[in-house]
Amino acid sequence: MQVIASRRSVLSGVSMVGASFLLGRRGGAAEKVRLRLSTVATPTDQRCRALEEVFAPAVSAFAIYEPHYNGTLFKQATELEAIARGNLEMAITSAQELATFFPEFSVFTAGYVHRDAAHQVRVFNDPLMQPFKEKAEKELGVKLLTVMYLGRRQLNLRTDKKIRTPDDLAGVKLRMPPTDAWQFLGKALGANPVPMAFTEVYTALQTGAIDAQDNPLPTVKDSKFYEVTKQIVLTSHLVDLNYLAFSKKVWDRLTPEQQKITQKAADDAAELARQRQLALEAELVQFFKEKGLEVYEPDVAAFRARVQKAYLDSPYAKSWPPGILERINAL
Ligand code: KDO
Repeated sequence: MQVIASRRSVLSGVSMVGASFLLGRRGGAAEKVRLRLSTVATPTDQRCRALEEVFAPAVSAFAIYEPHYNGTLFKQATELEAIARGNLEMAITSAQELATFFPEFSVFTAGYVHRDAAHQVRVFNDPLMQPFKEKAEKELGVKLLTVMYLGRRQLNLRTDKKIRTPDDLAGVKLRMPPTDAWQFLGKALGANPVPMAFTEVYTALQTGAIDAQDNPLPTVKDSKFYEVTKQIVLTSHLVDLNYLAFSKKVWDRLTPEQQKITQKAADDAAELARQRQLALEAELVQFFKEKGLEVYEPDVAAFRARVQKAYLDSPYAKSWPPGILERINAL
């Protein structure tokens, strides 16, 4: 308060509105904007490492980046509401979480829609994404700053029964993240989906509370799920992504120059993480085999057919803007 009080006395000639405007523009020399990020990811996850190595220094002239990992600040799937309420500035969110507020985001959660990391970037930067971004900004106060590559999701089981087709997943308790769009994907794969936060998965696998989880290979390594599982079934059922969510209120208080720096910092961090995740995906099959896990391809066509049919027949598909799938496929 001392800083504000002294600056206000200096500004005494300026109308209160003017003073509050100037004080509100956090880009002021003395005051840096505090950017708290909440994520359930670990500090060693590639997306988190890249944000610390690239994003934080790039914005440090006017902002203090303050990451909170392992869901210690906000529980998984509560971050968007925290940003909307002004209690948080940044999050690593997902189309699955946004779909809770705006069903049409489920088109980006449908299995086998995104083809690869580069396709995700083309989709995110295409005009087709504009209405989605605007809706999140207007109705939630969340700006989707950039797209992050999470990786191809694979099935990871603690049981050793061979999984070839979706029928082999009947009755398998497959943990999925805690939103409806995720539960739907678990069911579409043929399993019995169990909603559970990411931070509880390791112990649930260890104790047998669940039979399986699904995540990309880099996550299986980073969170050491391979220590408590026996096999990885390479379904690649979702080329998964996250969005770096940023408070619109905070964004609007940055100067145009600061906004440009922030946007570039986010894109550069996302690109560094993307390259690291891709490199890990290329080498981790060997790593898991050496750790004694069975790693193999199932009948991917059978999984693809079942998942795509489930989505096309679903209420989700009715929320998709007409022609959106064709536009995504054309990119
Ligand atoms: C998960 O909970 O399995 C998930 O992969 C969902 C993603 O959207 C994302 O939240 C991710 O966890 C975390 O970033 C941890 O990697």
